[in-house]
Amino acid sequence: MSSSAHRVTSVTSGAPAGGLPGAAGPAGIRRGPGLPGLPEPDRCLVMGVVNVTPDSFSDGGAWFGAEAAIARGRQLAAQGADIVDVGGESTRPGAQRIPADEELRRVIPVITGLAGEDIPVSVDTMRAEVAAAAVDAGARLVNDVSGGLADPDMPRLVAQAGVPYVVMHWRGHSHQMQERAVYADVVGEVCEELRRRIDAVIAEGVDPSMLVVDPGLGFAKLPEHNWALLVNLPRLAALGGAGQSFPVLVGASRKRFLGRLLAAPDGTVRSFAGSDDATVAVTALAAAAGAWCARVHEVPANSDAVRVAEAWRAAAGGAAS
Ligand code: PMM
Repeated sequence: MSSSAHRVTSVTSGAPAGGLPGAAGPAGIRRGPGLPGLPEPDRCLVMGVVNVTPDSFSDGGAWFGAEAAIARGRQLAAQGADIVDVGGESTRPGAQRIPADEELRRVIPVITGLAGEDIPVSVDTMRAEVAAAAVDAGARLVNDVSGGLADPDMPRLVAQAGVPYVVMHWRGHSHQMQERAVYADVVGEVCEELRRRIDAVIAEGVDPSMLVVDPGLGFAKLPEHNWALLVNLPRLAALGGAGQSFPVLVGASRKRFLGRLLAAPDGTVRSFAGSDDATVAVTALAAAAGAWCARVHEVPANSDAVRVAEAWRAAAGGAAS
């Protein structure tokens, strides 16, 4: 795995308090060092989603089967995805778990195919066994929506594999998560719970410079919780304390809170695909705030959005765009 193969521009490390590790922007925020093996363009990354599942939250069934999934991943990369996120287990509210061997059967051929074409791939899994096989097959990042809570072997595996690791805020599996969407202070509690996960995975040997944090939009969150987290991304980035700012990944794409926001006057919630324009708006805002990566189902417009956000930040910061 080469850490420089996808470097687009050089980067500057360090971020002032309260700032995200992003490019120079209104508050003088600077982009932190990139993550080994992953692209480092001087803007928010775009992660394209390939759910190899019959029942995913928003695109279930569309790419079920290795050939269709590889073709979709290839298409996302051609459209400008910096990373293609391959997942085999649905995390939609109420979803039941699938056995590990079924998850392996779904994702490994797809990761092998895409990584074989030198497309940067992440694996969306909560299982160490699947993450290990995925890294062997060429995955460069482990995206664990449980932040290491679902499988106690995950942090050690990630530490040994030496790959970047997404630690998402999570309060339980899909069948129970919605009843856990109870907070007195959602931003404070999510930050505190994430901080505990970060401490735990570091104690298991994960290098802090390999960590990405994620608010877990829609996972044990009501719409108002998602919005509060989105406007407080710098607090997540600042979890490392003085001198340690974490990259932040935002997964708002096609989530139900967007469909609810866009509901028709009779209350009919907007469809998943009908929320794509709203996803682009969130991507632009998150990227302008300095998010490291936006995880999305449709790449082209989000790819444009991160470029707009970067120009916005550059202009606001007084830098040449
Ligand atoms: N959301 C989903 C799946 N994986 N991973 C991260 N890091 N963050 C997310 O918000 C996230 C994720 C659920 O969405 P999907 O089923 O529509 O892909």
